[in-house]
Amino acid sequence: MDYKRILTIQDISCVGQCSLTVALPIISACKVECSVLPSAVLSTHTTAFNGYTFRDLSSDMPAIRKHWEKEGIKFSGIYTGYLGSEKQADYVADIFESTLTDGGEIFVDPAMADAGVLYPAFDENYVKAMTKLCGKADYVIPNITEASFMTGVPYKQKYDREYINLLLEKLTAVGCKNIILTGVSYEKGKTGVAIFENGEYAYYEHEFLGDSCHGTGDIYASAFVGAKVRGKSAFEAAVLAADYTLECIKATMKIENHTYGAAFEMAIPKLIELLK
Ligand code: PXL
Repeated sequence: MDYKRILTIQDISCVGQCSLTVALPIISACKVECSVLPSAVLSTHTTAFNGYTFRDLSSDMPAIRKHWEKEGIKFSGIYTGYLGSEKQADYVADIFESTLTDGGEIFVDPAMADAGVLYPAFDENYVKAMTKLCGKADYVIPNITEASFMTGVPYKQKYDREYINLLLEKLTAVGCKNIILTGVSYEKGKTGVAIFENGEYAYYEHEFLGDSCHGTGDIYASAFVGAKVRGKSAFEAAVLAADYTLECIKATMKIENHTYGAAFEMAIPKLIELLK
């Protein structure tokens, strides 16, 4: 039986429907075992709440890595998201080195910015560290804001194919291999994802449902990773993740005043259907 175990490294936002609380159930629903390494523990995520607590778990990471090495623990994929510090990017790179199986794949979602701005905890040094980490990944999954911070190309809300080509070219120049660029919209009322794999561009367009909910980047990346590890091609996984994320947003729109995250739980049956 084709059984896979992967590791995901990102924060636990205790409340907020993002990061680990999203990745674990979604990857499990893809029938992939999901081990976790929390990068930090926060009372909530950092964009819709004030006064959140934050405990950086960077200093635990070297000992965890050593223990896994001693036990011979390996993963057939590693997926990283929101990290606790720029230093952590080095620890994470060490974990890539020592725990990925031969032929295993690394996925990095730079999870540090959206809508033209960096998340509150991050600065220029974090951007540099994350860009370096992206260079070690087989697949990076940035949105346009993150791509713009990583490349120094000014962020634009309105753009054309030429701008997206420039971002992809510059991301390649800073070391990214295969790129799944999310939130790419060429037409009003539509959005989509650009898939740049082995130098080939592909695009999947779907409807745009207005202001997207918080945490949809994590939903998208988790579904992409789960489907890819399950055996789908990058394009198939990118399409499946988009269709699932859309379904999550639709489900969220039916709930009154649900503003801090997307109700991905309501759409889990759809995810399972898409995976068939
Ligand atoms: O969804 C990305 C994310 C993850 N983790 C934390 C965040 C955010 C976005 O704001 O604050 C703690």
